[in-house]
Amino acid sequence: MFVVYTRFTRYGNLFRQCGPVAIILLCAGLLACSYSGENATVASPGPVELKINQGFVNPLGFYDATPNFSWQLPPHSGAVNQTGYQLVVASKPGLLPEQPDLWDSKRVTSAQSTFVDYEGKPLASRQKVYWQVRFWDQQGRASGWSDMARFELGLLSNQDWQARWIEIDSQQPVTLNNFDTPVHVPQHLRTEFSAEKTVRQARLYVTAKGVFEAFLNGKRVGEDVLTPGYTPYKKRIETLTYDVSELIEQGENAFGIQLAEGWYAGRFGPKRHWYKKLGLTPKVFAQLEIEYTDGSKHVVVTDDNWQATQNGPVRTSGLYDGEAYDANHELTSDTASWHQAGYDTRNWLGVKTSALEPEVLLQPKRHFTVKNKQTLPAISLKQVAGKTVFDLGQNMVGVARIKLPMLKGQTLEMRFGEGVNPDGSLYTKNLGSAGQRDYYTANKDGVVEWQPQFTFHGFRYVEISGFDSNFEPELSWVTGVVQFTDFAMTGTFASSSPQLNQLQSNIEWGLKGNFLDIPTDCPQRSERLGWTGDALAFANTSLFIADSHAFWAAWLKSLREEQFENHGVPVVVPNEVGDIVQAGWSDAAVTIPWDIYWRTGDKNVLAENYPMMTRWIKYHQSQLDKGISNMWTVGDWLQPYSRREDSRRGETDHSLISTAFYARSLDLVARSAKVLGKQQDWEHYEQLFTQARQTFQRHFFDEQGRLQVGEQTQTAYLLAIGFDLLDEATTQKTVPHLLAQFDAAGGHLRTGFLGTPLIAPVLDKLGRADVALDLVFKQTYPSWLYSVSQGATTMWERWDGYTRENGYANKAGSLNHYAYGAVGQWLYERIAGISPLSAGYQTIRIAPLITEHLTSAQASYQSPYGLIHSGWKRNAGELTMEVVVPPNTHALIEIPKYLLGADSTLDNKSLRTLGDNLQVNGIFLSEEVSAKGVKNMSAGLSTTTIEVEPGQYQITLTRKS
Ligand code: RAM
Repeated sequence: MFVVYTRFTRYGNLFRQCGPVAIILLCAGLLACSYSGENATVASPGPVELKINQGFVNPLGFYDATPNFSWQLPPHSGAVNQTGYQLVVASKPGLLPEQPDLWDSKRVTSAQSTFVDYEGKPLASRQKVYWQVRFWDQQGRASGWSDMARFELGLLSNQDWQARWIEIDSQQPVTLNNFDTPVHVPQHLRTEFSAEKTVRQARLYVTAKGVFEAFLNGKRVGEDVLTPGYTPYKKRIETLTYDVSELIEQGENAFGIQLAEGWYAGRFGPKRHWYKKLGLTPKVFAQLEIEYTDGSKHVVVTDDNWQATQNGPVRTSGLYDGEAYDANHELTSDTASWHQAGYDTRNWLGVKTSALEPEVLLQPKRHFTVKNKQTLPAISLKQVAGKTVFDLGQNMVGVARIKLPMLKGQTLEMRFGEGVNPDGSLYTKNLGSAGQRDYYTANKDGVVEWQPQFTFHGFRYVEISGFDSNFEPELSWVTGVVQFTDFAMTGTFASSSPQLNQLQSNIEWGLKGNFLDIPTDCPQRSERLGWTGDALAFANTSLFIADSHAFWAAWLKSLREEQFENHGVPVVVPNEVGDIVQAGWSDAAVTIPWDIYWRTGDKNVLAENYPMMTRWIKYHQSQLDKGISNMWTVGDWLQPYSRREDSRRGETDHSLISTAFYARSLDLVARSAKVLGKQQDWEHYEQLFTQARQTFQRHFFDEQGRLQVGEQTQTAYLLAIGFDLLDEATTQKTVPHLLAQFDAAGGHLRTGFLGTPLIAPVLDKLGRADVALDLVFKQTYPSWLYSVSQGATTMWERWDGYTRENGYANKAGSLNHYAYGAVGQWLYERIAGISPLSAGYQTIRIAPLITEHLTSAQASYQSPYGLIHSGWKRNAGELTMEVVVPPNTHALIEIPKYLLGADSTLDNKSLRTLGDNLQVNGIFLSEEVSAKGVKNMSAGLSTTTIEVEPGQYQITLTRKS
């Protein structure tokens, strides 16, 4: 052990001198010789995947001075469980692990390896913090220390800032576009300063009312896109922190910022609110803090020492309408560019400054920034009426990068659409008023390379015109740059069905397309808003596909800030639509904190949101009349074949929906109170939930389990059963009525945003997973695979947005709307078989359904404890399952006995037995449990369940010959 200590202590200096990469290499080297057998006293590998709060790895400019810590036990190290841990936290790397000056948790007897609260000395803005952790395993053996992790706090309070908001002194008049909305000409702002001494470190703290890119001495700071992102700006604006130590030069320096309108000041949101935006002009706010090697400091802030111009090359840039770049306006002289020292600013204007408003909190960004995440090459191109239309093969969100020949004076026009008409021309009807056009004007002949900075589009096709016609267009001219929030992708799903795999791909692209700083309904038309109902439907699925924990937690902060005085929660957050509150949408205030907790095990998300959640219950209660809710709702939005006057609003009774969501929110608030140890609250909300269920059942269902209020709809039954609102006997009685609804629809769904996510889980819960499977594999309208069969590469707002036969529907809607992707959750949990049995997957359920529709399926998930995998394959006489269970968890594996087929019923299941001979890792399991890692075995009606320790399991089921 001590050998290891000394080796790690030396890392302190190394860390400063060589950085983390060198240390990783060194660690690998040390471990390699440690394990060569020459030194038997060396401790086993330490924890890995060190993170703080919602998944941050060594963050800079971190937002939380009371963080929590998570780690994983190293896989394949022999460590099965954690019985204790020790965390050491220090202000300098050299102090670890032996002299932690900030906190030493000492040995704590606990299995907890996620979200362990910091309990050390108070931390302050700008502070650097280093930490390590080790654990004790199931036999009480200490591991080695982990690699060193670190974080540095950002500027946590408004008091930390000396800067002022700046903007160009006399704005070019803001023009109004066709929609009477403002168009602000983007600004370039700059200052110069001299740095006479040697720089030890430099940090740039920066934000904007609008969107910005910063430059030091001609170099771009960071690689983030559309910063600072989108929050309720009147209350809180997020700030970014960058390490710019390497960008400062000894002597003269230039500091430049480009600024455009973005979400803050541009045309964004529904028309009736645009006028309110007229008074808002983009502004930027920055503080560059330089520390010299002699310890002295130099701070450069946005103030009246800056100059600005609106005569730069970015002539206009708006989120909906696109960007226009004119190279004739490039701000480059013979000697320097605008963001380099010595640039001639004779024609520039001064700036107007304004003080930071005390009511607007500047706080470090709470989740990951948007980045250029992926590129897509064009796969084909076509000439249509003098224009060239490129196909990227995938509906996506971001911008296009061009590299193509132009002649001086030409203006290239680029238009973006999600589809093409039969003649190959661009289809743009579903974009509403969003222009989605970019322009580039060339100032010389030659190849132009360009990508816009302050806009984004939703598109699969790019139409271009206005290039040098001496050249034939080539595929390489246009590349799609996919932009979304920079989280890790954590879940995969694949099966033997190409259609199902395409559905999975569409669900994933729905996430990539609509997780651009906030969760949006759609990314292309003149909307792109944070609709709460869509988020409510998709949150669980998204938490599997990507590490969206921080993303959601950050958005929930905006929800809290937007909650109305009367406790209502708006339907769109940040709120661009006014005082609208509705059941099934605003309930996201309760369901999403719960979903995050359940998927991650992070209780903090419940604690932070608990006041909002209980206030939301109060709002619900204000809408009750004798226990039945009158809360407004748009209903089961976009249910197909609805005969309601406004057909978008679905046929399910609105008071049933609102009352069901009242009960659902009560249930989740009660459970949250329990998790948070609020005993009285728990009892209180439990009791309210019991009452609400009883009232619901009495009012809406008769004694035969038949709906007695409003239209008979699938969604009415799905809400009642899915939210557990009927007693057990009545639930069973509803089954024929619910199935009759599916029969009446010819085995199709008749559900909108609220009912669709519940179909498969509810049928499964009722023991009719066979019906759920048949629905999932249905290929005719309306169904998930219908749009797949029509060529969809993303999820659509309407099942028949486009058909090969009739083209785009009259109201095609968005072709990139994630809500119906909510079925993903069931694919991962039941077709592949991975779900949490306790919060954060500490107990895992592996329970795949084996179906005739498939010969194999598999999923993996990077859980808070490490990789979980479940896969199965079947052939004539054999079923094989492969399962990986990460350390510090345990799993219940439900090995199915039957094959579920197109015409399976409970009665003929026996005809479809999968096999009787059960082997785990090559050992037959009969009555007694004998395979390594298997703790318990129990036989149920349709599954044999084994309880297993962390490890890898191959399970086979064969028929007795
Ligand atoms: C539409 C949005 C969204 C939906 C609301 C009710 O405009 O696209 O998906 O939640 O309406």
